[in-house]
Amino acid sequence: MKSVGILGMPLSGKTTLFEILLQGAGHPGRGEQVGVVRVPDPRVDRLSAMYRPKKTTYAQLQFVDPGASLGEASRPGDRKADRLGVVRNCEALLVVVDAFSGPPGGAARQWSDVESELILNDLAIVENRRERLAKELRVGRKEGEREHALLVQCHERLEAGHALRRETFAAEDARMLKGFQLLSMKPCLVVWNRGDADPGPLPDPGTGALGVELKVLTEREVVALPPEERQAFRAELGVAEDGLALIIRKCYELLGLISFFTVGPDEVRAWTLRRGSSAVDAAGEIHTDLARGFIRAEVVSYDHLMAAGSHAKAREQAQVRLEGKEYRVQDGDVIEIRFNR
Ligand SMILES: Nc1nc2c(ncn2[C@@H]2O[C@H](COP(=O)(O)OP(=O)(O)OP(=O)(O)O)[C@@H](O)[C@H]2O)c(=O)[nH]1
Ligand SMILES: [Mg+2]
Repeated sequence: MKSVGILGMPLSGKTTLFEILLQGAGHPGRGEQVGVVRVPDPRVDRLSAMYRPKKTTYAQLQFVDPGASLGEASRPGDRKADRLGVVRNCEALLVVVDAFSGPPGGAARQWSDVESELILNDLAIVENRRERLAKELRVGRKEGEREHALLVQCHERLEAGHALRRETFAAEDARMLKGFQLLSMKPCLVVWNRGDADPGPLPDPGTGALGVELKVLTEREVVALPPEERQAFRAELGVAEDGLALIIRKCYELLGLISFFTVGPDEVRAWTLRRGSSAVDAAGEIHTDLARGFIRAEVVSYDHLMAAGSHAKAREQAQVRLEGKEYRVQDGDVIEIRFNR
């Protein structure tokens, strides 16, 4: 399951956003919270209506509220820096920026402060490791040469104020850096937490990041209502999209995620993959045995299946294809893996 860590300055609205994501089920407070969110997908609902399975399973995304903030917890050398440890292991960051309380331009400044914090945090880690490697190189241990050169390069970029997500690294270098879990290298969704007032121009957060505006407090009021009353209240407020659906859609876009489906009388289920993944990756997502014994994938697109009305009809219309290991899975593919036990 992919996980997203929520970061931001103190009182920017992180915990309120976490409560929205959990649809009111979170516990307000200052502690660390981990929540698993069901990815809403009307395609799953329609597949479930078609197959009437015993069980319907939506894709899931995990969100983490570390209960700590940047600014107060990430100064290099500060023991409290560990409080961001839970976020470090996440695939992506969700940064909440206060765009409700400050003067116009305040949000842009806060975002730039957040970037500086992430960069400072990474600098401490990179410096530490670089110095250790330099010592080893001095005594003639050369294995760390490439890593050292890479860290010198990262250090320069960070010192110049560049988040590492803006850089492109060779595959081997990216692999080497992965273990450090550098915060400024992670893809980042910036949530501009707005009020009713115009927050002024909001900056483009640049390569590797996406920005989205959300009235966090308003949305929190909406999800405090019973589910059946939310739509009407949203309409009254003139809010077009459900906040949870919006954030999840943006996380998928940021991480380049797609969904594929497995269907049958027992279960209709949505699965998550990175765009560009192969049929054998899809098999591995379901079970390692399916990847190991992979023979073929039987694939029909969701749209073709719906247009045909049933799997049998889709087959008659020659819309069900047999694909090999290398097939690039498309968003919305309905897949059955044929495999050797
Ligand atoms: N006016 C206004 N207040 C907000 C908004 N979002 C959050 N707040 C208020 O700001 C305070 C902090 O919100 P939280 O969601 O707890 O913020 P946080 O970032 O988790 O705070 P810490 O974890 O303490 O750093 C609460 O009193 C919220 O009601 C907003 O969009 N507008
Ligand atoms: Mg909080």
